[in-house]
Amino acid sequence: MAVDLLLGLQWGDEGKGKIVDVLTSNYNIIARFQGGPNAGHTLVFNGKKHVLHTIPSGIFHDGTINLVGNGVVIDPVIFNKELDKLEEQGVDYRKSLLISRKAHIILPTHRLLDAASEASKGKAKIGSTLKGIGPTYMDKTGRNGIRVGDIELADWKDKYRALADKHEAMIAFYNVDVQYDLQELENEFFKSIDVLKTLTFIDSEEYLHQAQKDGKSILAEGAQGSLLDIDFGTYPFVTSSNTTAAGACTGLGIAPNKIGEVYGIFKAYTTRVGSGPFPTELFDEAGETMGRVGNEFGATTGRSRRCGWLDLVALRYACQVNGVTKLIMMKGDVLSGFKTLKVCTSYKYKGEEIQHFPYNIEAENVTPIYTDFKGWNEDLTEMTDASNMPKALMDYIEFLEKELETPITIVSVGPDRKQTIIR
Ligand code: 2SA
Ligand code: MG
Repeated sequence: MAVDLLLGLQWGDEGKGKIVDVLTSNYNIIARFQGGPNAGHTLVFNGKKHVLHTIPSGIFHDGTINLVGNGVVIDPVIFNKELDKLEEQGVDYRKSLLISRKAHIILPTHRLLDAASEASKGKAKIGSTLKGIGPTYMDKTGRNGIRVGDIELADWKDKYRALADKHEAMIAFYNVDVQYDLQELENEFFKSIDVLKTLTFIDSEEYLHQAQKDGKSILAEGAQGSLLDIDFGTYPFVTSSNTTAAGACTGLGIAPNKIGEVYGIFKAYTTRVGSGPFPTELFDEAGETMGRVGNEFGATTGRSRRCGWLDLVALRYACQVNGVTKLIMMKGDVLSGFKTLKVCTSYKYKGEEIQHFPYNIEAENVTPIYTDFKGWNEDLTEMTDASNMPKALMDYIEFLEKELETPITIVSVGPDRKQTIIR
């Protein structure tokens, strides 16, 4: 059976967690393929909010297998806290959570290095979540990393010590003020490693290969968004993994010809957390309203997210890079009450009108060109059926479908599982 993908098409926080949770009943296996605890996937059901960072969003469904793939980076300390929360909710994850032996481990010193690197950049900082993501992927591609499978070996602590010592020298080299007590951090780290070791480690590419042969359905759950992709995002203001469709192949060991549906998820407007260019960003009341009504705060760091109009140039680009087959539009409800809505349909780039996403989208090069839409006033949050949608919303949706040449098959009108309209 083909493997379906669900990916964020913007700068993250599109609502992947909610939609994976909604779609989980259609799948036997949910697999994360990149990123780590920088992600914050929020799920709301039975009146309760749950935030996941590393664990796939299918974990609340009985009988669904949740796999943390080789492309993911795991912080044992944060992972342990996620497990505690699940235990509090009475979720039995022992049989349903599997971890790839090839996933890399975030060390305490990776987090410190992240902080030192950001501090050294001053105003030019990336706006990292400071979870050690960049330094861990650096060690992975530099061929120095520690993998989950390593902690099953007798001598892994020697490797750990050598790497941590090197990191300490690097932190000193940055010559910035980063305070830490490594002893204390290591105590917590090694305790969490012991907990991690009680879980099931597998050779996950083989597991998934066999699962496909056995006719099991698999959904790969992306983290962050396409515009944060290390290759195709707004570099250097990106995360350190491939957040796009190709990342699911390398992050799980799935062959490209085994990919089925590619669900691309986007908000009806745009948000970004952290630094970097954002052509349609709003600095006025409209942006403030989106942030307030949309509750736009980082699910991991609590930082407020920057808000702006929908950017179709960026969205078209993301659809192309990912090969999106079905679109999912989130948070249309947040736009209720806007008299006029704007959608960026092209950029003025160095004096010329362009439709593609260029090398550099810094404000001095790019001015968005907008098309105006009539807004809608109706409260969408109670809506359950596509036939009840206000005409202005239908016009908005149909315009996007035409521009993106892809159908919008799900419209989400609130954070709860139930607030989901299938078209
Ligand atoms: P990092 O932590 O080094 O990967 O950060 C690099 C850039 O990637 C952005 N990034 C994110 N953007 C949106 N959502 C993310 N997850 C959390 C959430 C973020 C939070 O769900 O709200 O709580 O702040 C996420 N993770 C990384 C980051 O802002 C940098 O611009
Ligand atoms: Mg998020």
